Amino acid sequence: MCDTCGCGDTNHVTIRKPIQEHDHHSDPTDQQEHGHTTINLEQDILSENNRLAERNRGYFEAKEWFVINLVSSPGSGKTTLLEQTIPLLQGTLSVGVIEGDQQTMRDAARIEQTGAAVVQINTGTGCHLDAQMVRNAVNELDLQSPSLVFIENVGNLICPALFDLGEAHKVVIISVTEGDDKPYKYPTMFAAADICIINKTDLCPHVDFDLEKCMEAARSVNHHLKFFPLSAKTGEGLEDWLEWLKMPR
Ligand SMILES: Nc1nc2c(ncn2[C@@H]2O[C@H](COP(=O)(O)OP(=O)(O)OP(=O)(O)O)[C@@H](O)[C@H]2O)c(=O)[nH]1
Ligand SMILES: [Mg+2]
Repeated sequence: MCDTCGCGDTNHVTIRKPIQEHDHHSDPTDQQEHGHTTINLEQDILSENNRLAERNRGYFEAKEWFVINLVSSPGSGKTTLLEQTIPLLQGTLSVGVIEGDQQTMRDAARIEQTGAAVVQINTGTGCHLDAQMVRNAVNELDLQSPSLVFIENVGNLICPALFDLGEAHKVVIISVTEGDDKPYKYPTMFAAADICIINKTDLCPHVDFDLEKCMEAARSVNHHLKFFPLSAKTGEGLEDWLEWLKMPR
């Protein structure tokens, strides 16, 4: 629950307090079961968004738009990945991009350089995109049918997990500088995604990041996740991601 915007499913807000200092567990998921006090707050404020997202989904299907929602912490490399990906799709797929940021047109300006149709949503104080914003934005994109549409969500590993935009897939990006335990700490995002890109692998020799541990952590919350470790900077590992994008659907 983000208490600045009031977004989020507050059904399961939990406040935890360790009971005994020596009561430590090696498995982080185990700590949810032992040694903590839990308070649940009940409220559902997402139903309207879910309704609009379903409407978007039907609209996208009718238009033959394959829509991907890119979600990650700020700076994981969403825009860089798009800058690398879009030129490599040229001639195979028509591409549109919806950019989400609190402020500025910076990411839209970067995407514009690739030649793809782009529209920027600025959310002001908002920390996520919602289904209505996306519907308004696609109306501004002059897209062919079929098209591949990337939505770059606001950089935030929490709130965007809860907001269905009508996309076909959520793709979560984690970069190796963030630490391999993040799927344990932000499980909602990894549970909501179908694809997990592990970016900045070129930096692996310089940081304490264990790729296998990260994938194990992500699988512990979502065993269906498909992984693409890659470097958006060097292009290493991009082929598998491109192949997945081009797969007939
Ligand atoms: N070394 C390395 N740097 C990268 C890679 N991908 C992105 N970066 C750098 O990481 C920084 C952030 O990249 P962005 O693409 O702007 O990240 P973002 O996720 O779009 O950021 P927000 O939109 O602000 O959330 C930039 O300095 C990029 O050059 C990578 O694969 N390797
Ligand atoms: Mg960006």
